[in-house]
Amino acid sequence: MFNKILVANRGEIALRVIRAAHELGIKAVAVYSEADRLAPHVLAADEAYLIGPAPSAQSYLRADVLIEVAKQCGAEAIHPGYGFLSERAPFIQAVRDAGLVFIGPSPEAVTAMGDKTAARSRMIDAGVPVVPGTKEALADAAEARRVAGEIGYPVLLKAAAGGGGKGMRVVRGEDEIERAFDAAGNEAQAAFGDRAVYIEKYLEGPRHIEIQLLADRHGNTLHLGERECSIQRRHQKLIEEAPSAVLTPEERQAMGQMAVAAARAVNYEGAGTVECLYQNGAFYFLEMNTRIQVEHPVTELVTGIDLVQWQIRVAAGEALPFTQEQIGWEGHAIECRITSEDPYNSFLPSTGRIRNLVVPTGPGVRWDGGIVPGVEVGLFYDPMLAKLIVHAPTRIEAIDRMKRALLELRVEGVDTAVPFHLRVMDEPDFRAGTIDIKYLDTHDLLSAEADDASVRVAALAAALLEEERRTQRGVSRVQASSSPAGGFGGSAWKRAGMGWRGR
Ligand code: MV4
Repeated sequence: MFNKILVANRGEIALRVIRAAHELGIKAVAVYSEADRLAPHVLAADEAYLIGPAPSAQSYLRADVLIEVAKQCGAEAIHPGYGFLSERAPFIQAVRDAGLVFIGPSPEAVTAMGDKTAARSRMIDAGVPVVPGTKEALADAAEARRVAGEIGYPVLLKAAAGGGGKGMRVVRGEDEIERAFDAAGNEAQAAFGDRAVYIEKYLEGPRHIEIQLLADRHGNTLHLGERECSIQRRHQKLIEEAPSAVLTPEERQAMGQMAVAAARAVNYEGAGTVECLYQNGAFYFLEMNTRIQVEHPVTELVTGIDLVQWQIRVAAGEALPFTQEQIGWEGHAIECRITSEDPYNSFLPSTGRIRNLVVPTGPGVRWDGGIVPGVEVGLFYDPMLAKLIVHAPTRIEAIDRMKRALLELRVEGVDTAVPFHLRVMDEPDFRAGTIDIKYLDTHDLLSAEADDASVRVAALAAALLEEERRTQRGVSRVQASSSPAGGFGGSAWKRAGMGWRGR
């Protein structure tokens, strides 16, 4: 096992990796930009190094600097987190060339999955179901017209180098195909420096369901079930859950086997995710993400398997000690992304200093956060401040637990997506599990007209909590003195208010 690893990331995922390292008895080295001097991942690490100015291109994306720091401080491996350098094959190769271990897949696997047409073609050869369409990029608009005619409209043009929805064009009829082909090519060129596009049958309103994988270098490739990720806005996921409300055990097994076949086709090692579209019992490979994902905690909560610890252990050469049959799923987990965005104003990024933070706790609640009071939330990095994750026996209990936790949460200093999440938790189609990738287009959740009871109740509850907090000292003194220690009357914060801690 490693003695020391470098965490090449920031925010909640850097903290998450540091925690996993510490639980394995490994020292964790943080890196930080000038904007992150006060960031919690810096304090949590055993050592921390300043790597450059705030812009990512001059700090968290500096492959050369990160590798040099790792060598200088004696780290044996680098964990990339997600985003930044996590899926850059040349970085992985450079890490290896420096005699260090990259905690993640091989550069070959990342390259194979990064090119969407190459990946699609490999998946077809591996017997993995993909949406009907072309195996390779289209030569010209004439070919696009011919193929679209064969597949039948509507079709979807996609960038070969793409992902994340850039360079995508829905085409509903023959009269639009040439213009759309040019537009998609131009967008792909601008976004990826490559104008190649391919074509697929367009599915209207499928679900976005993904399968978590874990693979070692000893031939074990296991799936850990699915995550339902349909609730997204402009390709940014907002709410994820496990399991999906709709999959049968048989469908779970079939999708899991498909994902394992996909990973095996590229000799995958580490944690990875196969993204699928799911509609009426049919599922199709979309792409594979060759990193730990933001939403990995919901899988951890229902399987009891620590994905980040296993990333580190398999990178150190350990074999997975469990079989597919030994992996089970218990209860239901939901994650809400707490972003610094104003849901009442088209999710406009919100900036400011975190003035106060009250983090929910209690049964079945997990907080993976990257903020503390005093930190400045700017525009240099991703607006995701934290993830609130809950686990409960059933889906409805998880939803109600999430409502409870969202009402306990207070983030003062920036606007957050919390009011949006509260609204979704009360929305009947969400509660019924009737969701797809168009959910936010078809549900008016935050206009003035939609301002119903749930958000008013949330605002009232927040105000009451605030009021209670103000008067807490006097109340707790009375209650704590008249009830036994640890008894119902003396909750943790009340005891803290009495000064029982730290004396
Ligand atoms: C699709 C699709 C419908 N039909 N492919 C969007 C991002 C990219 N990685 C794949 N995407 C889609 N591909 C076919 N043939 C709809 C989407 C899509 C989507 C997929 C997953 C999650 C959110 C989405 C939002 C809009 C469109």
